[in-house]
Amino acid sequence: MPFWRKYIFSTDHKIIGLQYGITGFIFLLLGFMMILLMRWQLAYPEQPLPVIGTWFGEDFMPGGIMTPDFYNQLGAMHGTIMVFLGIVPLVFAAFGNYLVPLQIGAPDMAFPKLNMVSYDLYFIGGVLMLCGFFVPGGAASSGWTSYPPLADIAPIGQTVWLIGMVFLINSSLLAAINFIATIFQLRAPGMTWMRLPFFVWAQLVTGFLLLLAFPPLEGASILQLLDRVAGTSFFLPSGLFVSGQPMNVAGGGSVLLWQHLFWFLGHPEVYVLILPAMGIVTEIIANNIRKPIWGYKTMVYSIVVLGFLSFIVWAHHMYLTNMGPAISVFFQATTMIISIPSVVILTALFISLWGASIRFNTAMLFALAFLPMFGIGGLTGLPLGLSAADIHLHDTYYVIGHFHYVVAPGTIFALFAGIYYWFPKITGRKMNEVLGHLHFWPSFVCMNFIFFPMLIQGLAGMSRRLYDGGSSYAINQPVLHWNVVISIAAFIMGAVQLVFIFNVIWSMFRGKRIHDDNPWKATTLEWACPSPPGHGNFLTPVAAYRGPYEYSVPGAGEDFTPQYQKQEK
Ligand code: HEM
Ligand SMILES: [Cu+2]
Repeated sequence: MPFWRKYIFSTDHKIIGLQYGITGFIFLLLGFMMILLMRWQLAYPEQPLPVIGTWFGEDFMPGGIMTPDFYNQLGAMHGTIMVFLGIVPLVFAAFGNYLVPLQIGAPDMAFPKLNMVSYDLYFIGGVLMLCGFFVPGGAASSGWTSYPPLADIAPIGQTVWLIGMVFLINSSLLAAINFIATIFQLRAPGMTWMRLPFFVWAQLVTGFLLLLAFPPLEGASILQLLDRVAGTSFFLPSGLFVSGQPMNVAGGGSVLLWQHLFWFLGHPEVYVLILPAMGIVTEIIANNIRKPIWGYKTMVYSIVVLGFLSFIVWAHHMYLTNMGPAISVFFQATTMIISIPSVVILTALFISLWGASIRFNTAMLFALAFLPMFGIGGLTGLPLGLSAADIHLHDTYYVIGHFHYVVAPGTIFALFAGIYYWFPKITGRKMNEVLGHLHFWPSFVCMNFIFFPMLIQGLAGMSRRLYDGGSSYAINQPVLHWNVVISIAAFIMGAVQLVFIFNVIWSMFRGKRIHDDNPWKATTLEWACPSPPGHGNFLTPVAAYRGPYEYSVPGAGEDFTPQYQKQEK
């Protein structure tokens, strides 16, 4: 097959998984670099950025000093890129594409061509969004939530953002349909629902979240686009004044309508970021404790309930919009209830560790670190779910600290864990363990120095989205010194990721070759095919004869009994 057919316009789920992986990782790096620029400004407000500051030109950074407008663009694009272009494509589409067909014993996804189209739409949407930086007025700057009326009157970059969103949403919808169809239709003989690896369950629930939550935002994005380019007023109220001038629009629209439509997606979206991560972590923990996961079925029921509940909590992002006590009580109650299934899953994983002879390889270290980090992220969310506390905490750095604990040392650690764990499947070689440890420990320490102080700053009342890092407010003075600590930790963390990048590239060519297709002695089906698998995946027809995590079965010859091993009579 010619190069472009094999690698660019491929319909093979593994190649598409890798395309998503590489593209998503580049976006993740870009989003991270944007926040590093911002962290300089937050720690050292109005001081020129050394060396590279002047590269950004007079519009964005005159004399190397960031303008407030550029700060806002970077902030909005950091959030957008991290969520929609980085984490979701990586954790759902990249890992899902590579692993789901392998884990259920299928030759490919249900709709391979549709799969290619999903990736193409994602790629186009992502590049389009980045182009925003080159239009007059720069990229979108109204936050990743694009709230009107600000977003309705922002420069043209916001239009580019909205068109990009429509591409991304269509990409996600096609991918969601594909995953759901694949998991329903293409399971190998014997792969019953309760024999599915937990990761596949997580992908299935995530698929439904994307499928059901994104359409309202797609509709809303198109309405906002019409507000901007066609003179409609879906989200613009009457009597609006901008810079002292009455706005020349029909009015009569509702700004809160956008918030509802946005958060109807936005909340399920945070579960799109975390559920596949839980799936990855469960696979790796199961493999490295060498005993069955405690409460597999309970975890499955929990994740299904979690998916369902995630659709009825969205207005906890909107307590300050005067929604009235009855509605507020409803959303406070559902928000408290939704924490239960998360706690069940986390507890099941913790109990699984009890009494295990754990293998502490790099993948396992990242997976283990996920547990307490996600725990902190979840626990700090509870006060935000109660409106009395949220009145104080809303829009402070406490919120930033809270959700980053979920997505950064949470989901990103799960991504790292997954890369170290499945690298041999993809390349036939293992990643270097010494470099792995050198990557893990500093990352683990830095993550906490970055995000824990944000909780302290937020509790002290420091607002988010402040160009000068809050230094002009008297209330922030006692916690201002943390800005420097956070930023230095972020710079060190950036440097440490070079070790990881080096490890990936080096191991691809020089890593220790594996001599067995199942180097971790794992039980799930992806280890039954060659590493790397060829087109069509399995050399002989494969079937599942048992549950996903049969480790240390009494009486078995070895401490693992793969799903593909026939029952002995
Ligand atoms: C370790 C790397 C990261 C660091 C140091 C970091 C830091 C920050 C900071 C300081 C802000 C607040 C900016 C402000 O208020 O002006 C922010 C906002 C945000 N971050 Fe991150 N972040 C990181 C990773 C992530 C990841 C992985 C995600 C998503 C999955 C993410 C999503 C967001 C979102 C959605 C916002 C809000 C943007 C807005 O205000 O509209 N970040 N981040
Ligand atoms: Cu929410």
